[in-house]
Amino acid sequence: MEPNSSENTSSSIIINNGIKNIMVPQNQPYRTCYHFQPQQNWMNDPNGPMYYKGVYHLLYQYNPDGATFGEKMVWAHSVSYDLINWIHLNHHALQPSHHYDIHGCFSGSTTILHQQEQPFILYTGFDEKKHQVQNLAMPKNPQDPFLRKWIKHPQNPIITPPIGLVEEENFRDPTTAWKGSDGKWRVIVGARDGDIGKAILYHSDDFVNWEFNPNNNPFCEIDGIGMCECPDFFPVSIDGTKHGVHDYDYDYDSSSSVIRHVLKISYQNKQQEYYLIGKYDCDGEKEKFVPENKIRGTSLDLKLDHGEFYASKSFFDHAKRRRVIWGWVKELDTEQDDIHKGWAGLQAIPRQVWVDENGKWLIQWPIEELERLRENQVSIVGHKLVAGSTLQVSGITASQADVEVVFELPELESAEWLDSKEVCSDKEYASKSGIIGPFGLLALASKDLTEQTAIFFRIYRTPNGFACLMCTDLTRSSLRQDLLKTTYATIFGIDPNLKTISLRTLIDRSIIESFGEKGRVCITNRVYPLLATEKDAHLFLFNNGKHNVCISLLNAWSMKQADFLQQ
Ligand code: DQQ
Repeated sequence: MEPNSSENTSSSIIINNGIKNIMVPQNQPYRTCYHFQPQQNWMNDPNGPMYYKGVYHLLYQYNPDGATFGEKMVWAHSVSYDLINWIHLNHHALQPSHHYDIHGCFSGSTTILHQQEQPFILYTGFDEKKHQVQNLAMPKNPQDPFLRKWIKHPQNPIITPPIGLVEEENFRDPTTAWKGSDGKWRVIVGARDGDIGKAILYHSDDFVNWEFNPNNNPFCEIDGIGMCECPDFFPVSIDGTKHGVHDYDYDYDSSSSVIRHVLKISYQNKQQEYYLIGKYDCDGEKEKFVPENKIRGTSLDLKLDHGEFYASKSFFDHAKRRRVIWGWVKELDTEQDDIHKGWAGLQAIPRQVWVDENGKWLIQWPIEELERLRENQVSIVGHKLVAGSTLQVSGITASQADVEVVFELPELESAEWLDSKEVCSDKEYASKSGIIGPFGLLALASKDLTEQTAIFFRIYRTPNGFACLMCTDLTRSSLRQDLLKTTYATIFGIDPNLKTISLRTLIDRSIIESFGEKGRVCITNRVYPLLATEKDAHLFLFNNGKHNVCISLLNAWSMKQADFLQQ
């Protein structure tokens, strides 16, 4: 076992069980210090996060052969006691081996049956005809706390594409299963038929034999999204707490007035995470989910994150009675860069997720365990950020930091009218002057601000009241020319009496994750500065609005290196 050093020097891991060791080159300014990433190679979707007998498991899509998406995708496996420090297991949980998964073990989920005693994996096999089928796997030894070895069920494939309803090569990513009040298991599989994305529902008495009922299908379909990748269907409670609800706890009644369900889909055509919130009736004559919002592909749609965050998967953590969501954050540099780095892909910091008490949107917040990595706190209290000014936040390692700031807003009445055409088309938006804002942070900035990534708010008047734009502007994030450097933004309605607005930003060398308004709006991005790396990275506050904005409180911390061991 050896730790992943904070210098990010070359990793020399033990060759074991046929796992290839590709050396990661020295000097890696973009390799993160507290985000989950394997020692090397390509990683994408988080597949089966779960908590089982005191251990957290993260299974994920991985290419053992290199730093690009592979011909033979496997499920790699890591374990943890706190979701932040990890042990990467040398043994892959699943790899292509049979006719039903010979072209790849694609995404899926875990479900723990029999009162938390028997975990199962449901995953998609890319079969010998390059069709997608669903397969089942079980741990070889459920007593092994790390569940190192998995065996595939002899009846695989257990679900094949329903003829005429979906494309055979686009039928994948089974959800965690849940149990209805009739005692039957249910699972949803994502699918595509032309441009229509579909969620297909199956029932089972024994978890092995699954039935398709045309009366209940498609469980959901949305035109224009393309493939409905990585669906996730889970209950939430609008009881005003942050508590999670078990997918299939016998204590909750899905018809209860405080229970809502969320159907999250990975919208392939837009490569972002969209969700519906509504009521799920599994007892009625026709089992159905009735969402209260719609996905239309417009700015009004609900998204988990407005940046680069995809293929997310949640699980119920019964140790802490919370729901935790993971999402994959891809690289935005070139494929050549990834091959040179020897790795590609991160997982965002796991987020606790719950529904706002009005039941209208989800709130996400980095899990509390992350705070154990904080050190060297610096604070700013009651500082006026004068119009047109910047203020450096000194005393922390700005390349790996956790920053929480509360801004006091001036009277909203003075805000300018929203011109949405201007907002959406404008690049370098942070450097433009407004009335209330833009104000916020300049992260991973060089000393002279040549490089900077702005994360900011700007307040507008709208016909219905007031709205806030939250944006991450990458246009000046790097002097490199070969990168995708754009702006990621969203606008949300705010209370006309709003007095403060909060921002939390996690900075980790090449990733910036921001949580606006206490987790209501999230924007995650990748940045690759040339100058603002390691000790040459700086953090500033800025205000490009005409009104002064007061920083009522800022707390910022350097973040320690998390442990990543190999076993
Ligand atoms: N990635 C997997 C698919 C899934 C896609 C393959 C989403 O199963 O639909 O690695 O990123």
